[in-house]
Amino acid sequence: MRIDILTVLPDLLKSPFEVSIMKRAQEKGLTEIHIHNIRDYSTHKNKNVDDYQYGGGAGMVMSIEPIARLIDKLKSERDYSEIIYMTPDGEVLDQGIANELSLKGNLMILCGHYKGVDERVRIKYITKEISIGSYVLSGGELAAAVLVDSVVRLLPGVLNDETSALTDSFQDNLLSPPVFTRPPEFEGMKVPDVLLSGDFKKIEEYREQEAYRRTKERRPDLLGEE
Ligand code: 6GU
Repeated sequence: MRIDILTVLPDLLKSPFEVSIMKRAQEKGLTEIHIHNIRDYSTHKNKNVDDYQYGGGAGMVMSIEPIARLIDKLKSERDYSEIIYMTPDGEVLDQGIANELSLKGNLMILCGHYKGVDERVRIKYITKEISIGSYVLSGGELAAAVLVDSVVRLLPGVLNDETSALTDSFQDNLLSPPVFTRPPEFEGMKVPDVLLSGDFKKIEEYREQEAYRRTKERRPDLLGEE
């Protein structure tokens, strides 16, 4: 899967993909992440990418021309399964959306800024609009990094047994159970006996019980309650 991210702030997106699992996924050839500066596609002498909004009002709007030029160029080079716009009024990202996107072909992600993009960009190009939650960020870049991380880690071969996505919180609509490592006792706090018992059936039961208890307590909405 190739992912192209379109932004006016490429610097914000350089480091998230150059460390740890995202870095390894690219080194293994499982994904290619390309960052594009929309400003490079402006034909204005001062490289403007935004303008005042028709009808008046505070805040600038991202112009259609440089974005269209960049999207058209990318689309002429390869096929994309989705062209995603990161926006606070999009569908709220969850594990289901990440799972779906991880099964698709190439993705293009447009980061919104200022008051957002000219509506005609959305009408002409965008196939999916995603938000990462009910709060406002200064731009779509950090949201795009969250989305890409949630998708790339699901690509076959990215995670090994130790980091397997199958036991993640949310993968079966449950939070993860508590986990422990050595030492067996720290300042009087003991690891639950069952985890040291070597009885794998009991351990599995304990984990299921704790996952359910934790979900009921913290996120009853995941169980269809409240
Ligand atoms: Cl995708 N963009 C912005 N600017 N703010 C957000 C968001 C996206 N998702 C939640 N807040």
